[in-house]
Amino acid sequence: MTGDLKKFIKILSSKRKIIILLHNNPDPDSIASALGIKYIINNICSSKVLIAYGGIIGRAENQEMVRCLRVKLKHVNDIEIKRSSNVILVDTQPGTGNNSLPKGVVPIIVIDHHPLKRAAKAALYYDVRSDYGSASTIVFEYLKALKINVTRSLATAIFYGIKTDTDDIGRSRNARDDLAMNALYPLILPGMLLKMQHPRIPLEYYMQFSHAMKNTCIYKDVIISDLEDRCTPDMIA
Ligand SMILES: [Mn+2]
Repeated sequence: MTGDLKKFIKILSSKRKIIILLHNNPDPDSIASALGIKYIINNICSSKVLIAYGGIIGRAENQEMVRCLRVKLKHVNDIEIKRSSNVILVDTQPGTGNNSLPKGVVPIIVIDHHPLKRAAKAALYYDVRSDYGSASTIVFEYLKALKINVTRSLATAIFYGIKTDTDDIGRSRNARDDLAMNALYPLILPGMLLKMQHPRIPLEYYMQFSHAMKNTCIYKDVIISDLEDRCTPDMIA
């Protein structure tokens, strides 16, 4: 175990209650990373863990993922995040504008793969690897380093998290993502993966999509579409 990981474990073990905060309108990578961190916490100490998010879970794939994996999530509006709360930010950082971390709250831990923000450095522990294709890859490496065996459903979640964030490895920025997927592949539950990738799509989705297409204009290398209010935020991606 590296010194850094020891520090990570020490911090987790010293807190009674921990909130893992995802970015708003969470995607599979953030959900899978949070599940991985929760699994680590449950394996090494008795701290209580809660996973929270802001915005909505709107895409059918993401809703299916939450259902399939029975992920217990709390909306930030239904919990209280105080200055004294122990918050782990995952797949996002303080000051990025895409999470619901209240002003003045400094997270204890930040784990992310986007460009490092100065505000992240205020955390007791931060691990930001902007050359990684997904936060799930970082969390998988923690599990591996800690020799914690993952369940098949967690393996499926992390595999899916990496898969979606790297567009099926098509835009993987790091061989580590490929290595993690290769290691997880024998463990995944194919039926569950299929279900998460191809959920029942509500008619509303096609209506929104058709509306977006009809309202699209292309200006040089920018596509502009007026989605009005009928579109859920995570439809944009
Ligand atoms: Mn991500």
